[in-house]
Amino acid sequence: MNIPSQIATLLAGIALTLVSLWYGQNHGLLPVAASDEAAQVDALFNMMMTISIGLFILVQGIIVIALIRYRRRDGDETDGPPIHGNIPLEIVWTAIPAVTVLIIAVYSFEIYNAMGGLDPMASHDHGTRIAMDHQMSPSEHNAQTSLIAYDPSQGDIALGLGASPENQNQPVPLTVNVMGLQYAWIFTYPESGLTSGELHIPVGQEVDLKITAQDVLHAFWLPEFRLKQDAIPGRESELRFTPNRVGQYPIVCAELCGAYHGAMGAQLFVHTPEEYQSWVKEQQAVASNDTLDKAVALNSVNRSSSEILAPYAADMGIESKTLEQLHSSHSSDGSPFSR
Ligand SMILES: [Cu+2]
Repeated sequence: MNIPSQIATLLAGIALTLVSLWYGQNHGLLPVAASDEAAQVDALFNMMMTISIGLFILVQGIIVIALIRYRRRDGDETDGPPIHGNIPLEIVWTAIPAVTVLIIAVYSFEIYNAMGGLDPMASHDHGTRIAMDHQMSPSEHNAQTSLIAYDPSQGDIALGLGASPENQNQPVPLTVNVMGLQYAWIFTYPESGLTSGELHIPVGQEVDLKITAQDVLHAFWLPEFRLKQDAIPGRESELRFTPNRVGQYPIVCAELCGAYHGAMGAQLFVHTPEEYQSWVKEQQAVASNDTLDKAVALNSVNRSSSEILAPYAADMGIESKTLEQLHSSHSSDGSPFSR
């Protein structure tokens, strides 16, 4: 049987296309997709995978076929034919990759824009604010600013993912501040005043993470959400996204940040809205207990009774002057409360 070479090439081309298309959708390389944004990133990844696997099979296939078909036969001592380039072929194999790369570039830019990459915090002047927000001592602050040559005038350079074009005028339901430091992530919830080592968010509604770092560069990476953003000392970057799948996911630091970089991780919990509300309540209760514990613990340290009582007095509407008077009257008769 002898198939004409054009038909053989055509059949091989069809098979190659089908295999590439199938593999591009079934490579199984990505973890579960847990955000609305993930589908777009995955579509881009799958397209690049399809093209790559097609090119890989094409190039490797031609090499294998050539190795077998044009091998040196026994007793063949002649030279190969003297071939000096082929202009049409060279134009084709330059043009095809050029067009392919251009298509990928336009497509990825399109996705970046759809995810809000072109508009993070565009309407805010946040650059100077951030340096004040950090709870740093003045010396720490000076050391850090000189270290990174922080220029407040560059504060509005947009970093990260902001509002997507269709969410441009929508308020974000939940904002969480994210602080990276050697070697942990700390999450603070400005609305409920909570601080946590875990990130808890409700499913199905947009979240806006304001990310920064305390010491060195870190990178906030959520593999299941297909999101990654640098955490930069003295600068704020943004990640705005919508989780769409309840569960627990890893948060990874993706920037070599020191000796224990590999251990720098946290957990992200996506809850149903009811679960999320009860988590907030629970944390608020724990937080207020903490304050009580601290006050009780301070009791044993050498502090004056008025200092210990001050927070409670304030709660009860007693002025500190009244407390001082009580204190001095006790001291005079040598009570155990005296310093
Ligand atoms: Cu880190």
